Order: sequence, then C-alpha cells, then structure tokens
Amino acid sequence: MSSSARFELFSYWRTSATYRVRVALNLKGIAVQETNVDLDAGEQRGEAFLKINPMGAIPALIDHGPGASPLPLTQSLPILEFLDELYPTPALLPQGAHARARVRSLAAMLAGDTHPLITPRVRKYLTGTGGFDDAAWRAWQIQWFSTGLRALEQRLAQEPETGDFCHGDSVTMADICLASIIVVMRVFRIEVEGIPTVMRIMARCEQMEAFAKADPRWQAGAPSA
Ligand SMILES: N[C@@H](CCC(=O)N[C@@H](CS)C(=O)NCC(=O)O)C(=O)O
Repeated sequence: MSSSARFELFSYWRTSATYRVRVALNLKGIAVQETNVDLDAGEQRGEAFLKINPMGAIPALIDHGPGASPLPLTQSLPILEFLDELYPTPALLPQGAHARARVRSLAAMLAGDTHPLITPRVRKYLTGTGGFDDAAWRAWQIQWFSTGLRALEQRLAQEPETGDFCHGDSVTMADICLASIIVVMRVFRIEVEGIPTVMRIMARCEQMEAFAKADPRWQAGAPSA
C-alpha cells in the first residue's frame, strides 16, 4: 500500500457492505486507502483475494497502524464496531443495553437478513445452477429488498424510539445499514413502495456529507465517476 493512511479497505464502487464502512470512516474522519476488488470480473473469487477473505466477499479492512494485527477484518458490522471502539466519537451505538440491542437488531435485519440474498454469489448460483433468467433474478431482488424494508418500516413506524434517525436523533449503525440498502437498490433501479419512514430517514442521512460522499456514484470505478 503506497498511501500513508492507516487503514486499507478492500472495496468496489457499488457494494452495499463496503458503503457501510465508508460512511463510518467518513463520520469519524478517518483516512483510508481503498484497494479495488472488481466484483464484476470475479476478483473476489481469485486466489489472491481468497487469502484475505476465504468467504470471497468485501469489505475487508487491514489496520496498518503501529503494533496493529496484520490480519484483515471482515464483515461490515464487526468492522463498524471495531472502528467505534477505536474512535468512539461520534458513537455509532447509543447508550444503554436495550437501546444498543435495538440498533443492532435493526442493522441485522438489513445486513444479515436482506442484503446477503442479493449478492453476486447468490446471483451466480441462481442464474447458473438454479436456472434463473434475468426476469426471475430481478423478481428475486425485489422480493427480498421489499421483505426487509417493509419489516423495517413497520418497526420504525411503530416503535417510540424512532426519531429523526432510526434510533433517536443521532446517526447509528442502523441508519448506515438502512442507507446501504437504498443506495444499492438505486444502482439496480429498484424501488419499494410503502416505506415512508425509511425514506424520510434516508433523506435525513443524505443531508450529511459522510453519507453523500460514500454514495456509489462518486466512487472510483463507478460508470459516471
Ligand atoms: N455480511 C457481509 C456481506 C459481504 C458481502 O456479501 N459483500 C458483497 C458486496 S456488497 C460481496 O463482496 N459479494 C461478492 C460475491 O457475492 O461474490 C458484510 O456485511 O460484510
């Protein structure tokens, strides 16, 4: 890595999980050197990258700081928690055990139960072995984006802890996950109807530079960049 940045992020312009890490780094003002892994060319399944993450998925984060472990960190939510522990301000989790569990639960609905279903590896399997054509794949994407976001909408609309953001009036990792799904839906030109609270919070997030700068459209390698 040639840059003097402490962190190296293995990334690709349009990925949802990498976007989460980008937003967290931006919120905390942490410099990063990005190393491109071309998902469309299948680089995530190449021998070199599988040494970094045997799961063949990004993000992966390496801490090149003095005395830091050289082992790459993977999985966006543990990476967010790692950054939050190293750089506590602004906090990505609220105070209080119940509040923290709520935020982690909202985040997991999207990062754990929604996003993995629409990843390139699932697409590769369904359109190869599974016999899906493009229309069936698109219907699949719409099905799982809708299921996750409508369940999230129901919770956000009903639970009194919801504020300007998913939890109160400060950004948490739940907002980062919410935005990470909407930005990637835009890349695929998919819209889900009937999620007004989700879209209100998305608009609020996008007023913040940390989110705006992380948008897939502005990343190196994006079609318009
Ligand atoms: N649960 C993981 C998901 C990682 C993941 O699936 N990343 C996608 C990009 S958003 C990927 O690299 N996919 C490669 C593939 O599916 O082949 C996380 O949150 O980091």
